[in-house]
Amino acid sequence: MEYPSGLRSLSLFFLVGAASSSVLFPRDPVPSGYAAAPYYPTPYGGWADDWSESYEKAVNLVSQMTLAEKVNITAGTGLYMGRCVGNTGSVPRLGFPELCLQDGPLGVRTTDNITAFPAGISTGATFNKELIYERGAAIGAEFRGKGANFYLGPSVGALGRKPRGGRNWEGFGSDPVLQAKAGSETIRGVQDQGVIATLKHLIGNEQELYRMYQLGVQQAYSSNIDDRTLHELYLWPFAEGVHSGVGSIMASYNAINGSAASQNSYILNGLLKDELGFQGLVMTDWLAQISGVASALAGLDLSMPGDTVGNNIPLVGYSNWMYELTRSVLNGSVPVDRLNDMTTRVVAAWYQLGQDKDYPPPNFSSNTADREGPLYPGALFSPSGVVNEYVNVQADHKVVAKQVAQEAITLLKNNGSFLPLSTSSPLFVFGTDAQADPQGINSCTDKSCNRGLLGMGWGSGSANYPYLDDPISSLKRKVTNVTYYATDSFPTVPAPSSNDVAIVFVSSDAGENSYTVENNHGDRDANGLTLWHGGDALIQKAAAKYSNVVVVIHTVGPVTMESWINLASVKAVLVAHLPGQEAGDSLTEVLYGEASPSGHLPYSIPVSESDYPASVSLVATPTLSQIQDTYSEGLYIDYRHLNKEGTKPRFAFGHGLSYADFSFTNASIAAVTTLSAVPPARPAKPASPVAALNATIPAAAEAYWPASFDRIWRFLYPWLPSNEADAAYAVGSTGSATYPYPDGYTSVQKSGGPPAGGPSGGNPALWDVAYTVSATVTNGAAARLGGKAVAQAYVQFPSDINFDTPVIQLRDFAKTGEALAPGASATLELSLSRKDLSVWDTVSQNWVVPAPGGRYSVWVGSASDDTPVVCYTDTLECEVGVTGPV
Ligand SMILES: *[C@@H]1O[C@H](CO)[C@@H](O)[C@H](O)[C@H]1NC(C)=O
Ligand SMILES: *[C@@H]1O[C@H](CO)[C@@H](O)[C@H](O)[C@H]1NC(C)=O
Ligand SMILES: *[C@@H]1O[C@H](CO)[C@@H](O)[C@H](O)[C@H]1NC(C)=O
Ligand SMILES: *[C@@H]1O[C@H](CO)[C@@H](O)[C@H](O)[C@H]1NC(C)=O
Ligand SMILES: *[C@@H]1O[C@H](CO)[C@@H](O)[C@H](O)[C@H]1NC(C)=O
Ligand SMILES: *[C@@H]1O[C@H](CO)[C@@H](O)[C@H](O)[C@H]1NC(C)=O
Ligand SMILES: *[C@@H]1O[C@H](CO)[C@@H](O)[C@H](O)[C@H]1NC(C)=O
Ligand SMILES: *[C@@H]1O[C@H](CO)[C@@H](O)[C@H](O)[C@H]1NC(C)=O
Ligand SMILES: CC(=O)N[C@H]1CO[C@H](CO)[C@@H](O)[C@@H]1O
Repeated sequence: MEYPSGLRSLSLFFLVGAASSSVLFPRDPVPSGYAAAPYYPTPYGGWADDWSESYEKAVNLVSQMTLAEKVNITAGTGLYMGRCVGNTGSVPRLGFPELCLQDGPLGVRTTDNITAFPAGISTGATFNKELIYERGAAIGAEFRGKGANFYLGPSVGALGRKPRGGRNWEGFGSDPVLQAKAGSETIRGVQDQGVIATLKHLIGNEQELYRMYQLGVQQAYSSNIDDRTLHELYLWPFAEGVHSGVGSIMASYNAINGSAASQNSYILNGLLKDELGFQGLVMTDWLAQISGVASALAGLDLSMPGDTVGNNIPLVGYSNWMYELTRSVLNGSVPVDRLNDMTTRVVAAWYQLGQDKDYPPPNFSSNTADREGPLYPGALFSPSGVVNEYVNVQADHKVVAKQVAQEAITLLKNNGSFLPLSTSSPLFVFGTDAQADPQGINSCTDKSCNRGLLGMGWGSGSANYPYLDDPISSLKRKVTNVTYYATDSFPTVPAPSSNDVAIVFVSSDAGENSYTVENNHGDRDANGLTLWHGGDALIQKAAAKYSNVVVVIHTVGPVTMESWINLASVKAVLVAHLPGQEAGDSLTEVLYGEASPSGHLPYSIPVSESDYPASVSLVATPTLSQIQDTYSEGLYIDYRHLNKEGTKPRFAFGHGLSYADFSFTNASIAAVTTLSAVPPARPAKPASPVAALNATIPAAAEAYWPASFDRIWRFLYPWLPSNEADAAYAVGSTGSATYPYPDGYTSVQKSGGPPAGGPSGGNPALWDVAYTVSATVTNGAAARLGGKAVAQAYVQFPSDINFDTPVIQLRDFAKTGEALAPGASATLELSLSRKDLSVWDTVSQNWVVPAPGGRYSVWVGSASDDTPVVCYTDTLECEVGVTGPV
């Protein structure tokens, strides 16, 4: 979600937005070579066993609702029309509350007394599934404690296709399996607290520039993605999230193949609700809805925050749904069964997460830090009351936040085992990134500045710090002799002695397109992969002066390092990613050897940005027609591309050193389920209870404004004036006018479903475990320190198949639960599902195992370029001490 809070920022939006009144087409033209195929109607929800009880209750409740009541809970009541960043209407008569939707992925946004957790990119770098779950559970507890029904996260799209992409840091790394597993652990953690997780952004939101439709001034860019790439990369983490039971999904701002994500029937009705069998609800990104009837038919269930910008401006009480959806149902354009399904999906998600029992209402305001204020700040005249109870939801979550920050820290280089440091060495610390923002830790709205420590990127994915443990304070607590130069230009320093250690703090920031920071419009369009604030020069000058330099990088993604990485005095380099509030001790303990670094790169660090395919550059030509962003590199992003080209990165995907000395032995592979080329047939699709709801156009009176209702100006309501309701009903009941339905439209539910489909992210057989691989990891007896070890499993497909596949692809990972003391060992188990060994066959529209008895090589090690173990699926033999394929 995406909208800056604070009314001030809206005025800017108006200036851009109001410049033209030309009307957007409900369905945009399709770029040549790509097709946005029609897929109708929206499959009813309610056919998955693990949702059946919730659907039964939901259908029962919805069957008692009037037209206006049903419509009321499929949209927000308007921007700033409640305490949360999104607030739905309610059904007071039946006890169904307004639902509170709140950003963002790393903590409860725009409020206090919360924990500012490490960002997604740090979380991915831990490669620790159990810890990722714990972070999710802590985040979920905080959303619940603040009374938010929906957590607007996790983000697995952007997937990280573009190294400069502005919001990659909100997700877990540039690999679909890392995103999928981290995303699903987060979903499980959050939803175990009864909070509805919202997996986002579906799909192709890989850059910030030109992401949004703006009132005919500009169409959002179109991400043109072929079918196989869509399935094997970008949709993969969404499938995993649906498999984990995610309650809600947010559509992206951009278009896919020319058709806007929030009304793309192929994506929403076809891929998500039929193939992946998604039972929950689909919401828009904030103000992303650009049509009323068309988006309903295409499978959208919830319009957020309820207003529209497609044809009108927000804050004046216009909506594409609410009263317009009521009209569309009365006039017959949106079939009643589609409305029944939308409403039931919202109510079912609420039951599914147990929110019908003792769920707290919101006790914070996303709009103000004051105790009292207008209840509806978006209204000109609003009743006032208490809006902030300042409920402290932190519990002991700083412990898990610190653990994530620490386990993310990725040691790239440690020449001559220079680290850990000894506290007896005098320290000279350089760079403003070592200290908290001197103007205040929350002085820039939504972190829309890079001043002081970079603990998170900017935009709706940020949160306020309750406090910030900054590195310099932590270092001063640890070491007696610390000299800090709070500058990014190298100062004059006394002549160093040989024992002196210099630590240089540098950063690279990015965020959401709602703000421009130092000329970066969300994406890193100005700075590229170069360190900000002259970081390269600062390191070079420190390295020229001191013989022992440690570089600490806080960054949203890859940065290039060639100008200093091989300098002999640059002894050690640590990527501390985006640590959130626990930036200090988490790092200091690693620098001084109280904990070994155990993070691994969730992306590659290239020698040069030009090592990436040209097609992953930002598309930056503003045009009046739609900008086309064509994914011509297909599967070949990040390490998949570099390996294909034989280009060595500076540091490979998955790389991360330790103070321990790990080796892998005792590898074995076991066959669990015998694979056939084509998966066993999907289960039959049972009938949906939604079909039992009355699908006849209701009486117009169900939509009339109630007599004497105290209306709040510009609040969005579902009712119509009686004359308008009657007129619409007259059209609907007689069929006197018809809606220009899109080609391929039908309202008749399909029987069966696609062969690859099923109720839980696709055909359940895709998750059958085909093989398990295990290996024992030992910390050498002579190692100086203990540490946690990570095993990463990469699959190499058999060579003689008819599909071009990347050299290796990550399929699973595991981390030891405890740090292994010198001499200690642990056995890690990894597993490979049928899907992990399949490719998406565009002809049969199914996942096929191209060589069921063939030789898949499963490479296991501590990085994509360090895989000393290989196991073969044909002979079930493993070798250790081998050199990997890249
Ligand atoms: C986009 O178009 C390509 C080429 O026709 C097709 O393979 C793919 O399935 C389409 N994707 C979507 C989401 O419509
Ligand atoms: C719609 O929701 C609003 C806000 O919660 C509420 O005031 C109104 O009564 C609801 N309308 C109906 C028909 O229940
Ligand atoms: C605020 O949260 C607390 C604890 O989660 C809850 O018990 C309470 O009902 C909420 N307060 C208000 C005023 O909604
Ligand atoms: C029904 O109402 C909707 C919303 O105003 C409108 O878009 C649609 O064209 C109407 N349909 C007919 C047949 O008039
Ligand atoms: C701190 O370190 C500097 C540089 O090595 C040295 O000159 C100074 O004497 C040290 N101060 C103390 C109090 O140890
Ligand atoms: C590692 O350190 C040695 C000795 O200090 C030095 O000669 C060498 O250049 C360093 N290598 C790198 C890659 O920094
Ligand atoms: C070897 O691996 C097996 C699991 O495959 C494990 O049970 C056993 O303990 C390991 N042996 C050693 C010596 O670590
Ligand atoms: C279905 O709704 C229509 C319109 O409100 C009503 O006339 C009819 O009686 C309802 N049918 C049932 C079975 O309740
Ligand atoms: C414990 C804590 O952090 N309490 C804070 C909650 O928020 C209010 C308002 O910002 C602060 O005054 C409290 O200190």
